[in-house]
Amino acid sequence: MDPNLQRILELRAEIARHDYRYYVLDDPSITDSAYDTLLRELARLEHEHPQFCSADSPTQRVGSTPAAGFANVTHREPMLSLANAFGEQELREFDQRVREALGIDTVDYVAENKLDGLAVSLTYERGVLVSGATRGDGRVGEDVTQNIRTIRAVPLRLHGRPPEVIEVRGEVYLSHASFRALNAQAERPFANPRNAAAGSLRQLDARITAARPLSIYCYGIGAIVGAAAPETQWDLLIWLRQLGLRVSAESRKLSGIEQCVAFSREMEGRRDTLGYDIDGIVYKVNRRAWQEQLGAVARAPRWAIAFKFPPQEVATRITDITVQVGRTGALTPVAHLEPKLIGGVTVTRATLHNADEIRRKDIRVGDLVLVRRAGEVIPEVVRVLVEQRPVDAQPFVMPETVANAALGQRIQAIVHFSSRHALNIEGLGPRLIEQLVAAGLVADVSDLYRLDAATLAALERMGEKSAQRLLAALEHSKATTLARFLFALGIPGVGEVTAANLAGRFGTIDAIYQASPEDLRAIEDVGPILADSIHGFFQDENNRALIKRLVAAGVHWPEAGPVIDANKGPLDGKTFVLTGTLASMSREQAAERLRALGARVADSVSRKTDFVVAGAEPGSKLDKAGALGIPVLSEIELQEMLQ
Ligand code: D41
Repeated sequence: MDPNLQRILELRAEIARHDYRYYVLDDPSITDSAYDTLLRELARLEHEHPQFCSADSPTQRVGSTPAAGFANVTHREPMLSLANAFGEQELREFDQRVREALGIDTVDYVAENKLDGLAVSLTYERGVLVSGATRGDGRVGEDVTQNIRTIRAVPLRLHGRPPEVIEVRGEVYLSHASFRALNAQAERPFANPRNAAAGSLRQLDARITAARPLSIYCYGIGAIVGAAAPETQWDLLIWLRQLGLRVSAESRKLSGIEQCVAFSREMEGRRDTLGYDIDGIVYKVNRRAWQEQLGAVARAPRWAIAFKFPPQEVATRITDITVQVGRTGALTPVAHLEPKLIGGVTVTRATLHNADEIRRKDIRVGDLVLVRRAGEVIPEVVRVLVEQRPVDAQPFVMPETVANAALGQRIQAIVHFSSRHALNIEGLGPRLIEQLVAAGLVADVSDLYRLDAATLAALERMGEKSAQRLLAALEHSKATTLARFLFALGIPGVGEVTAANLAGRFGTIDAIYQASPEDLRAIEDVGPILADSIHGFFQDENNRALIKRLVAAGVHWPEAGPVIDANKGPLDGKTFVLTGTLASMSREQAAERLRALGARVADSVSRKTDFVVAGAEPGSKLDKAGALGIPVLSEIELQEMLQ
């Protein structure tokens, strides 16, 4: 073979492998710059030897000339729609219908998160991506192949032994992080990730799509030629993953409808932490033979249902705009709203971020606005429904200063100090702190530890009992960790993670006092500006004096001790080792989820190992586990443990 062609093929395979690790498994195997070097070498070789160019080369993700419009494509198999279930009652009724039609007592279902994006169909012929289309009306969609090709999570060539022809169905979406990044630089921001994803996928110029980090989760197939479809939906998901397609690691195989109801509740609680929007859960009868027996009515299969969550965007009216002072003195405008339930939480306020944001969105008191609550974030105003604006609504003018700003800042600093992830002083909320500051009893956090029962009990709305409880909580808070203490100090720019990294690196407060800005920059995520800010904080005599007073009051932490979180997980103290390939998630994802439950994940098996998790083609770690008599878990058992 021509040595240039040989090198080109090697590079394509290697880049595809890295894409798969990065975009499908979320488990990168190379640095960005090493990746770029490979891509550049490939581009150069293809440029010098154009006879070896090929559409499935990673250099060919982005075409150059914008299309005039989208052509229509007829799906080989129609893309069906989904019936909805609003509430648990309707979910149980769905199961009832399924069981009656099948004459079966307990049905196995697969639960999949219902991505709030755009349904697409990808066609692969002999393993090569030949077409990408929107759902359209289910029968005919738009040809968005050029745009789909720019999505790096979409393999241009399938892995393993793909069938002659396969239509893969999935949902294209934009993560919250990408959405925020995109909106930060957009001239006209998108209202939500779904709109942003739709706008990006339907760009006539694929170069614009390429700059928008869309992703995909695949969940089904349409036409298939030259291979049999797997017997169950669960096996289908595993197979899609083996073909190199991105499949959600959140999907579960469940037995009976009560497990589905429980899963819906669990996922609704976790919905905000996924990092992307879902608007419900799709439940699918697992067995394909049963799916076929159930069939479809009016373009919707009878074997699947979309359990819908309550919406995260609601229209409400702004009754007032006030300005809040943060613990660092920053001013933040806040919209006061007519209370509305959003995603199960009553929302009465939304952040307006800053004066620029108010001007850009032209937000006024009296406006009817779309408010959105998603993730851990504070509710935000998405946009004004201008048609409904009262005629007399005036633009908001941001004040230069705020009355009692210093007082507000002082209160916020104490609120932060006592918050759950800081010193966690139970029962000491913002109202009580305001009261203590107003009464002149507390000027800074060290004064908290000087409060006594008699003084507290004399406060309004405070009895003997609550005074005792607060004192006990204060006493309890004195034993903490260095990480929590550093976080509690409210150093500008230092959140929980940076505080933990500082504690882990330096171990003692004295070592931090000694640290130069250069030393501080060794901490992950600490750049030159933050390093100077942290350094300045600890050189400030007032801050040192405050820390001294806190220590004198009895606040302490294990001297050099590593940072231990007081919130223990169910797998606390257990050590896991992972080996082999898992079907439903990458090893790194599995490790992350185990750690989230308090477990330790080690690289090698030793006597200290509690469990070895073995995926497909496990290595020598499995033999070692056997020799040491360490229990080995299958992927299913791991899934159960994680649940
Ligand atoms: O995540 C989704 N949005 C999703 C959509 C999913 N996980 N599964 C789906 N399954 C189907 C059937 C059962 C009809 C194959 C779907 C959709 N349909 C769907 N998306 C848009 C219309 C229908």
